[in-house]
Amino acid sequence: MSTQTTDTGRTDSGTDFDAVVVGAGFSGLRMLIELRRLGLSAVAVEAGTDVGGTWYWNRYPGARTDSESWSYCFSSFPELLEEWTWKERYPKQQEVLDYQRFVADKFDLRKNIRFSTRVESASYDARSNTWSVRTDTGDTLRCTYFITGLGHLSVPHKPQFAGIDSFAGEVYVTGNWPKEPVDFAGKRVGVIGAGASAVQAIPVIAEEAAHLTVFQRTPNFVVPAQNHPLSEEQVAQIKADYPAIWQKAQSHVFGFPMSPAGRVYDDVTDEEREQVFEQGWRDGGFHYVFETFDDILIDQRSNDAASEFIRGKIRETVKDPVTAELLCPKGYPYVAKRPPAGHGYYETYNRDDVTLVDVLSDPIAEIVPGGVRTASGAEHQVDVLVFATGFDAVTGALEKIDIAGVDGRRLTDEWREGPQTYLGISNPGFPNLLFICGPQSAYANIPVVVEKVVWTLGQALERMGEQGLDRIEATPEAAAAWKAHLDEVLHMTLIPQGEKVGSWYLGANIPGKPRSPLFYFGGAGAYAQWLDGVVAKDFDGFVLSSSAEPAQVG
Ligand code: N01
Repeated sequence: MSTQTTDTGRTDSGTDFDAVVVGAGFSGLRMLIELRRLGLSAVAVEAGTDVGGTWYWNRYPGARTDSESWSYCFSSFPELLEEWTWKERYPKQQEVLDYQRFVADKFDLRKNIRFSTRVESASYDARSNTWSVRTDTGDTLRCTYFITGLGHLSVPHKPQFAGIDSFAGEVYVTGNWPKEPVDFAGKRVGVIGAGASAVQAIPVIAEEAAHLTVFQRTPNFVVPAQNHPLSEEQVAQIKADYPAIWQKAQSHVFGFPMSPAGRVYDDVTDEEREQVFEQGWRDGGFHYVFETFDDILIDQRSNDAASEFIRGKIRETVKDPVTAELLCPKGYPYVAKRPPAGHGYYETYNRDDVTLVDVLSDPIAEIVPGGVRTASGAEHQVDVLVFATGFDAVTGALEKIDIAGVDGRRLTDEWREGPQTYLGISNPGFPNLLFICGPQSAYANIPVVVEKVVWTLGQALERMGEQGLDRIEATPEAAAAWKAHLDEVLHMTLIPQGEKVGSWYLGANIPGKPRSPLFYFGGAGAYAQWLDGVVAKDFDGFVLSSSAEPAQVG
């Protein structure tokens, strides 16, 4: 580890930087701040022209958070909490992007970020304990620590339908939306997909388009977000409440500032249960799952009741009974697929200029110049096609970089059957490759998990600096034990049932991708306890060593 560091100069160890960070979203920005605290030199490499990560690329109409603004930000810096003021309960994409720009400017991070640059490959040289990180601008950056902050959802998945190139109209992908406004006025628009992105885009596109056709394969459970602007009083209250907000969020199962409901299915009568769900529906978004019954994710009866309540709301809202029935999710549990939050979603299907096409019973056969043809031969004419077809989640972005560890071992080969990390932070055989929210980290509100992981990495690097060490790597035993624990926790929930409906949590939305849990579902609080335990027990499960000594890995 270098003692003298600059932002761009060589370090004592002969590398260009102590650390190269990939990505300048929540993870990359927070890591840069931490590396600076430690006095390490660092550069972040970012494919976009600005910070923001997910919130840079996902500019589709209607994009906004499903987490409440006051918990979708960094908790560690009182000045950020004081100076930044959220406008809405669920901020729009632009507002979250502005928040990240504010963070970057506040900490003067841009000077350490190379924009419009994509990392293509990275290889580890054991002799010099150095990573060589190559970019699409032709540069090779040599560093000790190669740290990825790629986001869970940064590689859009666009199914290669037959005839896709023959389409005569405009094509857009929600996860890679142009910066220029897209004009839907007077046009017939087709949206393929019914996940969280489509659920946000559909009501907004419907407002503008001449006609909207939605091609839905699997319906989702959509609970209204119940968004609203924040009044001055509400903002003041939020700012005053921040200590309590973070205390709750950091111990909550999904990293939200919510308390457990304190009741389970058997605690109430059928009538009381309906009232509880009604209140959850009014509270909106994730309050419906986390503040109604504490066993929704683990007890089929509780889940069935929560699901049936939502189906009842869909039937109540959507006037055409055939359309309502098509929108009702059936045959899989609520939350086995990530549930979207709605903003007038079901109401949109009452418009005369919106058509729902069921591509489960009649799949898309091909794209033709004038639109979409389904297996039955039906042709749906559109001028614009919007792919809201998801992402090659979590592992996708890492596997797009050609990463070679000890003895040239490829990460893609290691993960042929699924990822095998320890805590979603480190993969055996890849010393000093550190993931922020990598595969098998906790599934929860992102900024909360990011901050905990960055804190843990900071503790490790600090300890190593004090002890003259410069190499960290998880042991294969720790990674195997973590996978066993992850599987055990997963199978205590109803989430595995999502596999049959293509849940991206399990890699099941991408043809040919290994079916393997991409997350730890034990909750943000339990994950934080694991990380605290690792730090307290001298980085149990990792080998911390010096490159001056032979590595004793495993
Ligand atoms: O992607 P998805 P998304 N033929 O994978 C369909 C986060 N997010 O971008 O379900 C026909 O959920 C596919 O059908 P099926 C959030 O975590 C967050 O919407 O596989 N259809 C599905 O309907 C979310 O979970 C926020 O049967 C095809 C859709 O495309 C994650 O991003 C906002 C198809 C893909 O849905 C991903 O959401 C938005 C085919 N060949 C997103 N292939 C906020 O927090 C795929 N589909 C605000």
